[in-house]
Amino acid sequence: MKIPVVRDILEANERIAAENRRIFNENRVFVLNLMSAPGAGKTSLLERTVDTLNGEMQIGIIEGDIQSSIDAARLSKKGVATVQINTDGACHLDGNMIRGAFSHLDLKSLDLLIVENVGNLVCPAEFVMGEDHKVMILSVSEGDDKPLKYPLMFRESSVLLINKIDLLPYVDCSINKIKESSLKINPDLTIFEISCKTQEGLIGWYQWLRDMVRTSS
Ligand SMILES: Nc1nc2c(ncn2[C@@H]2O[C@H](COP(=O)(O)OP(=O)(O)OP(=O)(O)O)[C@@H](O)[C@H]2O)c(=O)[nH]1
Ligand SMILES: [Mg+2]
Repeated sequence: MKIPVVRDILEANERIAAENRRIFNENRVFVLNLMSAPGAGKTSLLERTVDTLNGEMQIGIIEGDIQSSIDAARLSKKGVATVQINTDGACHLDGNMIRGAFSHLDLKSLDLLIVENVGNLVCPAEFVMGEDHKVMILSVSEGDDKPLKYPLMFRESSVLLINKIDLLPYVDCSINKIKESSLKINPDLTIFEISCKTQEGLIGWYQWLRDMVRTSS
């Protein structure tokens, strides 16, 4: 009896996400759903990205957290249009929450909208919101077994950013193992090795964004 209920929820979400997608296309805004476990570096990546690309393109941010507006405060300090969603306990964002949030943004003026999902390596991958791509971060301190233990997010994502590579001397983590097992799950995955702290490797990520925004507009 449980299965149809779950299917109904997912189907209802897909309908709302498809409508969001239509609105994003109409406004020519490229949309990313940024996912990771708590603390992997989503907001740090957004801070670096905004510092480098805002001006070259118009960026908007939707922040998703169970509680607080700490991340939205970090981003709005940078002068980008930012909206905070508090899910009040829910462990992921869905199409309906995104619809409520983007009505506070001037979509027509944006080239790129990045949605920082709730920190969680499981549920966010199950819900679409109308995004063009899902992008995920795995930090090296989380361990190189994560692709095999949490495969769905790796399967659903177009990009994997392996963050905190500045910590590699201090943690037991094989980048090769992460890459090998991720690519087995999803051979189309684009992988960048980065450090939001030292900025190593971020040039490739910025170029990926530039190419995607250009081809979608
Ligand atoms: N050493 C190191 N620390 C980093 C790096 N990137 C982020 N951090 C630190 O990791 C912690 C968490 O970073 P956030 O960017 O807040 O992570 P988040 O994924 O947005 O976290 P939630 O929104 O709570 O899920 C902070 O203390 C950052 O300074 C990195 O490349 N290297
Ligand atoms: Mg954050």
